[in-house]
Amino acid sequence: MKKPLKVTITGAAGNIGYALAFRVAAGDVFGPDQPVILQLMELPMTMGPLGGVGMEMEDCAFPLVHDVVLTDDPKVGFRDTDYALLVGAKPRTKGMERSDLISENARIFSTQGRAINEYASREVRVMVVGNPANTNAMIAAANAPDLPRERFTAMARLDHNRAIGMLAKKTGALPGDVKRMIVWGNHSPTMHTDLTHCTVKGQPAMGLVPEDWYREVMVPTVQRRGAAVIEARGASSAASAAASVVDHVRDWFLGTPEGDWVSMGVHSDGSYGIQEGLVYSFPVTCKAGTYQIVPGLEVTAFGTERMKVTEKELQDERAVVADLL
Ligand code: NAX
Repeated sequence: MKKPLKVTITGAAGNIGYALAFRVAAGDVFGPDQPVILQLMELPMTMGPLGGVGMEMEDCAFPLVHDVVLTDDPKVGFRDTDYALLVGAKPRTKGMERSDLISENARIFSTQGRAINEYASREVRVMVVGNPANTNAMIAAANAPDLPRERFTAMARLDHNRAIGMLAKKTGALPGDVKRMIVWGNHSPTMHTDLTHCTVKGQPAMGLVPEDWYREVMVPTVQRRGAAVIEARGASSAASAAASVVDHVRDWFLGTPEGDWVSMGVHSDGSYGIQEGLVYSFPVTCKAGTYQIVPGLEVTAFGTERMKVTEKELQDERAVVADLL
C-alpha cells in the first residue's frame, strides 16, 4: 500500500471546505489507491462545527482515510503536510470595499505562509482558494522563503470550468468535448475568457459561435457568474468551487490529459508580457506535481487589451499588501 499523503484543508467547516473534504476522502483527488491523512483546520470559535465534520468523516468509513486531525493550531494543521488547500478566509460583508477585504485576508495568508515554511513537508504543494486568491497566493509564497514559489498556486479552475460549461451549452456539445479553454488573469470580474485556441469536438470554437456573442455575452457572463450564483442561491458557489479544487489538485498531482491544458493561477515568469512575480492565471500543462505555462500561443489584440486590464488590477492589489511581501 502507498504511504498516506497528508492533506490540509483550512476553513474545513465552511461551505467549500465541507464539500471538499469528503471528495478528498473518497479518492476523487489523489486516486482510488492513494491513502490520505486529513488535517482539517478552523478558527477557535468554529472548532465545534469542525467536530461535527470529524464525526461525519468517521461515519463515512472511507477506506482511504488513515487519520483525521481537527485543529485550530497552524503548527498541527500544517505539520509535514504534502498538500495545503487554503480555503478559509473572511467573506466580504456588507459595506466592505474590496481593498478592506484584501487587507483583512492578507494577514491570514502571511501567517499561514510562515507556518507552511516552518512545518510543512519540503515537497508541499499549496493551493489558495480564499479571496482575493491570486494575491493571497503571492503573499503566502513571499512568506515562505525556504520553499520554491512555483509550489504556490491560486484557483482559476472554477472560472475555466464555468467557461467550458457555457460554451458546451451554447454549441450543443458535452463539456468533455471542449478543449484548450483559457481564462487569463485575476479571479475577479476583470478575468478574461479566451476562445482563440479552444476547440469543440476538434472544431475551432470561434467558428461555432458568433464573435459578438463571445465578446458581449460570454466574456461578461463568465466574469459575473459568481455574483449571479450569489444572487440566485443567497450564498456563494460552494459545490462547484469544491469540484474545481478537486480538478485543480488532481491535474497538478496526476497530470493534464494529453493535448489539453487547464487555467491555473501561477507566478508569472514574464510569459505573454505579464509582469514577473504576479500570480496570474495562465494556460498550463501539469505532470506529477509540476506545471509549465503553455508557451508561444497567439493572442489577439482584443485579448492583449483585456489581459493588461486584469494585470493592472493585480498590480494594484499588490500595492495594497506591499508591507506583507
Ligand atoms: P465560508 O465562510 O462558508 O467558510 C470559510 C471558513 O473558513 C469558515 O468556517 C471560517 O471559520 C474559516 N476560516 C476563516 N479564517 C480561517 C483561518 N485563518 N484558518 C482556518 N479557517 C479559517 O466561506 P466559503 O464559501 O467556504 O468560501 C471560502 C473562501 O473561498 C472565501 O474567501 C471565498 O471568497 C472564496 N472563493 C474563492 C473562489 C475562487 O474561485 N478562487 C470561488 C468560491 C469562493 O467564493
